[in-house]
Amino acid sequence: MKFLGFHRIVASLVMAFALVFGSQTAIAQDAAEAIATEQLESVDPAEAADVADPGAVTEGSGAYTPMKPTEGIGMPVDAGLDIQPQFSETGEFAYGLHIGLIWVMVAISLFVLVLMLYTIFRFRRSANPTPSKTSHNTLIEVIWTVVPALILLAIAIPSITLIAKQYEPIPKDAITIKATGYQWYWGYTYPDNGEFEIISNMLDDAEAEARGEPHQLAVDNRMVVPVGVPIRMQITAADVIHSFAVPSLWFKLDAVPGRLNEKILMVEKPGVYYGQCSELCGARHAYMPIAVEALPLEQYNQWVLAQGGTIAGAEETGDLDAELAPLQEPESTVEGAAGAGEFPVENPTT
Ligand SMILES: [Cu+2]
Repeated sequence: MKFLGFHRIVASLVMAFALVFGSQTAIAQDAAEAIATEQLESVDPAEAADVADPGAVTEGSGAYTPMKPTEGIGMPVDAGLDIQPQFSETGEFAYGLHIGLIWVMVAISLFVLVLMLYTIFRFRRSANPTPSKTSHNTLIEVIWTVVPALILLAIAIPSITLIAKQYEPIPKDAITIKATGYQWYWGYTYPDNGEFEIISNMLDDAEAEARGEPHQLAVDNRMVVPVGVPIRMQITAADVIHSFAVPSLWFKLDAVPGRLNEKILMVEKPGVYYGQCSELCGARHAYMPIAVEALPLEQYNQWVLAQGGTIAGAEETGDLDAELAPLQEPESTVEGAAGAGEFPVENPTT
């Protein structure tokens, strides 16, 4: 009994620390959002001017330069304890639930701690020489059964809401992007934009450093996506089971050969978000990172044209000249960089 009490006190102290870290990361989240908003504002006007001029759109790969990642955003940090700051609606909801649950745990732990301390001091042998022989108290028993049940019920509501959000049906106007896991690199196909495929290999440390990107997360060709537009992410694999996971976008879905897994992705802010294959898939499992670059729709369309793709609905609106540009060359200077996948030899749409 003595040891049981001790463990509870330790657990309560741990909860108190969790509270401190919890509030710190909430501040970090705010800071992250401020930075991302700044980035959006600084990116927009210049690029918007380019889009207004249709000639600029068809100039090819020159229209796109990989965005510089923001330190600590969309990537892990040294000695990080908490979930990464979130940049999707579901992720923000989940993050809120996570912080809310920490507060619930802190409140319960502190309550138990206070009860323990009170009991230890109030009913110690010298203060209470003849202990009570009470063995039943119906009121207290009802309370300590009903109150925890109500707490669990209250937690179940946002918890089930989160599950439902993660399985939300994908709207019809979503842009489809198919991610295929290969041993050991990723391929991204854009069926709504002319079916071109981007092959994404990890950069070596020196090259990542030169580009100002985190080691073992930076890739030669990123998966570029539009911001604020629902994306139908289709995840599959060509050889063994992989898993497409990007923590800051609250996205993880297994990539299974012969199966097309689908999930909605909606990125709220422009930025670079890193992830990794999260299913043990062989010798170079640790070296097939994921880099998602989210751009405003106009810039996304520019990038698509630069890859030799087409803009969905361009014919109807006449807004954008959907003329094909050359396929993007592999950007890595290293021949068949880490993971060493094949680069596509020709554009399937030409
Ligand atoms: Cu893998």
